[in-house]
Amino acid sequence: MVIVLFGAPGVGKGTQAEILAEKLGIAHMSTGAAFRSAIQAQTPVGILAQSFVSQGKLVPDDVVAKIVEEFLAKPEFAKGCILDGFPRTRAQAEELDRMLSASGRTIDHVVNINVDDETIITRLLQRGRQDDQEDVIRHRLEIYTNETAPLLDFYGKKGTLTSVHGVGSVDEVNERILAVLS
Ligand code: B4P
Repeated sequence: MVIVLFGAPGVGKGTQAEILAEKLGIAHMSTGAAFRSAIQAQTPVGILAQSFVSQGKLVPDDVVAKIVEEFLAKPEFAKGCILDGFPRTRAQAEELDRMLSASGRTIDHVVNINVDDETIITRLLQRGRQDDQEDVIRHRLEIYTNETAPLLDFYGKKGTLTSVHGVGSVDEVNERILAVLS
């Protein structure tokens, strides 16, 4: 089973992906986490990604594709996976289809988590990660609206998209997602 967790920054994709991976016993990939660990280790990808992530910009598609391809080739990803924070552009969505079809797979579910902008800003300011400053968060939300949200239409037409309400306790949101997957 291939599941894409979709939504604006801070809707809880990472939080839910970890819980679902554990409950469903499948692998989980967060492109955001992959970039943060590459930045910390100052690998060539990390050095390249650093300024994009800290300014709340999207990392270039070709760099993202390379990282995802490495994950998807790992044996633990063969029986299923949860993709968190990828794809975020139309080019990434098309690249994902190409990578999956090379191994005879397709996306089973795209779960869009909906949270209003003011709740997102409150959550992220509380979290206080380095890229969680109000001006950077607002920029990330703007990029989401312009570049990522149009994918809702792309996946809606494919018939794989379901939206869930992302406000409520972590457990409540998790129950809503599990109901979509069952
Ligand atoms: P990500 O790491 O994907 O971060 P995110 O979108 O900010 O967070 P997420 O939605 O996972 O929220 P979380 O569960 O953490 O991206 C970071 C950066 O990496 C991007 O800005 C970009 O630069 C780069 N990047 C990543 N992927 C890319 C791609 N494909 N292409 C290009 N660039 C890419 O939850 C947020 C907070 O809310 C947490 O504190 C959590 O505890 C809290 N929370 C979660 N659920 C809650 C609930 N139900 N109630 C209250 N609080 C909740």
